[in-house]
Amino acid sequence: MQFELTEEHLLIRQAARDFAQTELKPGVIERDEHQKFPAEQVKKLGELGFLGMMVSPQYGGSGMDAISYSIVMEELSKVDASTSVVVSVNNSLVCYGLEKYGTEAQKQKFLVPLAQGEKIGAFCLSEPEAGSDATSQHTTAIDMGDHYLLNGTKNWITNGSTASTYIVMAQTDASKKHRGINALIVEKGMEGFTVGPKENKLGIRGSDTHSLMFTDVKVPKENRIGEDGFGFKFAMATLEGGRIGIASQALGIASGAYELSVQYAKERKAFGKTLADLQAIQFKLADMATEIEAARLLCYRAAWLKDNGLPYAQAASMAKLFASETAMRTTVEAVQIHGGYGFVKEYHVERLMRDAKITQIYEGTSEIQRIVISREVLK
Ligand code: COS
Repeated sequence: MQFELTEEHLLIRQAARDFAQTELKPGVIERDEHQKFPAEQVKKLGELGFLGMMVSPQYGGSGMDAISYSIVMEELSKVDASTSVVVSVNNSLVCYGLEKYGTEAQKQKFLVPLAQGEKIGAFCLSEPEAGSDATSQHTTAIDMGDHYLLNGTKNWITNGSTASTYIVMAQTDASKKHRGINALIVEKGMEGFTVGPKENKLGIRGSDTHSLMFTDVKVPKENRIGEDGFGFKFAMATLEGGRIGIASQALGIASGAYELSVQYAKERKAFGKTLADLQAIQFKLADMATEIEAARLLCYRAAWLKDNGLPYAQAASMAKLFASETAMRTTVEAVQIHGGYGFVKEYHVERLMRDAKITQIYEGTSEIQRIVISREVLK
């Protein structure tokens, strides 16, 4: 058992922390208010190698481990979860899946620019009538010999308009149910592919969330990932790693709100003392600190299992379930500690509270995580 981070982990943590303070913090309130995508910040993250963190250097990535990825996600999310979701989706839902299951030609053409941050990717599974029930895909990909004819609509797609490379799950053979689903690489600009209006969201408002429409889009056969019918397994396997990213994002939202609360409690005076001298506040901080530490250990354990080639589906679901519930509880308490100041935008905690909510929903709701965990328990 080894609880210490390596020298490399500490260095990457400092780099992400510095980036969050110098590049993300200025303007984060305004980007949230105006739903402005952090384009410059994402470009810089790409140049620093944060968009292809775990991809092998052979394909333009940084070749780091999943623990480093979890650390970076926490640090960025303490300040700006709208930016960190771009990092999470590009790394774990797009780059990871392409590197693990893509052909050499797909890796050269699509993975290299994504890992280098020259292009951004999107993962398109959810539909108007298929969120948690992901096997019930209505988008169709009819086999036309040398290409698939893609038709349908995808909903709530992160990086919806800024991405260039989209991995789209679609049903080729409905009689085979989930075994008839394929994962296809769709490029921006393909005829018949249109991006719907931007969603006006409660949280992570700087991120770019859209519906996508496909009308008779011709997707070449060489853009299919894996064997015919591998699409659902591809989506599930990719989401396993994605859940480590979102768990770490939730951890960061919680620890960001906690750090602001500790600072505020030490400064704010009430009843002739600081808030930090009041037991009611001390106990809130103690609960926050304990839950955050537990969430961090769950995130690191899931990442460690992944790094060591061990099964990690249950661990990733546990980390996401606990970290996202912790993010929600912690941010609500952080607003409470800040009182009236917590309810206004300048103090950051109200945004963190709004951002926390999505971590209980996307890449599998808390209820879906409980399904995954309990199935393992009852196996
Ligand atoms: N890795 C690889 N394959 C997996 C897998 C994983 N982690 N989890 C499931 N599968 C496979 C199963 O082995 C099964 O394949 P076979 O029938 O060939 O054996 C197939 O996927 C279907 O699995 P299952 O029968 O468990 O499907 P269910 O319909 O019962 O649903 C849940 C499984 C609910 C766990 C799944 O639909 C899910 O995760 N839903 C949430 C999706 C989600 O996260 N949506 C958010 C969109 S992205 S923001």
